[in-house]
Amino acid sequence: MAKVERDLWRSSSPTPLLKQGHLEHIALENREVKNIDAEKNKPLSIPEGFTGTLNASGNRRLFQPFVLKGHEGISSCLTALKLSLLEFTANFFNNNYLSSCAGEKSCKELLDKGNRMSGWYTLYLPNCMAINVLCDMHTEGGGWIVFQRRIDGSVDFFRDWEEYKKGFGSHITDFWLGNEYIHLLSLFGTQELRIDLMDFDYKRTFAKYALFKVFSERENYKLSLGSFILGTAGDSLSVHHMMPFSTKDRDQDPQSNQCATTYKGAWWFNDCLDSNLNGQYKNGEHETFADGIIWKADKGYYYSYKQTEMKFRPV
Ligand SMILES: [Ca+2]
Repeated sequence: MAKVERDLWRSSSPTPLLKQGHLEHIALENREVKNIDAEKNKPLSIPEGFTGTLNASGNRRLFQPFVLKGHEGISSCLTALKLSLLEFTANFFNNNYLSSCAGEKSCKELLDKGNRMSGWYTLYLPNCMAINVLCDMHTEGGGWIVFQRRIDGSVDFFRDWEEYKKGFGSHITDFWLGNEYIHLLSLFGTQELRIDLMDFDYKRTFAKYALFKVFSERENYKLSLGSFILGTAGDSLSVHHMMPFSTKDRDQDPQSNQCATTYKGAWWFNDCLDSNLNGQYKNGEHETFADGIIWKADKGYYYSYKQTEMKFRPV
């Protein structure tokens, strides 16, 4: 008779891993249950309440019967609790919130290991994927992950959701790292945000915020921002706190119009903007309203910056 059981562990790898999708219920065929690991020819170490078996390829599997036999009351409650805990743990892994992979996860870690030169380095996401990231190792002590840069207007920033999700641009000039990567990298601990601006008279200003996090795509890459700490550019980002990201093909701002389309950018638009550093590259002063690289508190709605950088680091 077939039994419905839960496939919880895949132990053919040296370290047992909870693999994505392994929480799906599976119907086992009439397969003999063995307490012997065929590969190592050793008795299985089976946690209480589990049974061991071999799959078709000889890999060891551990199961806990979904339907309990002869257990009632406290025993059933404990088993249900155990299942919930394992399910929670599996979701934790499946959602990439934990990582067992080695390698640096922030520019700050690289800096602390003696990397003092700004440039492109390899970092590791929670799912162990390697990614190239620009580290600013010289501004205010360094250790910043730069996720946005405008230098010369050579890259078009009026792009759609998928492009902003995965990132675009050039290592040499202008780029957006990608909302998915910004989200994953900003998960590691508490981050602070810094924004650096330079106008066409080469005057530099900046703004700093106590906390920075970008939520997942499921939550539309919503921006979570702490209080404005200081900065000569003033505060033009706080009104975008807790706003979802909007692009020309995905209008998610709370207004009846479409801010991303109207102002030709992609941002955490609200009503609609105090800033949009992903606006059009317009060479300083312009006559059109708020469709350049805008930071209202510093230069107002009719000035587009020469250079910008957005960066975060752990505090
Ligand atoms: Ca709207």
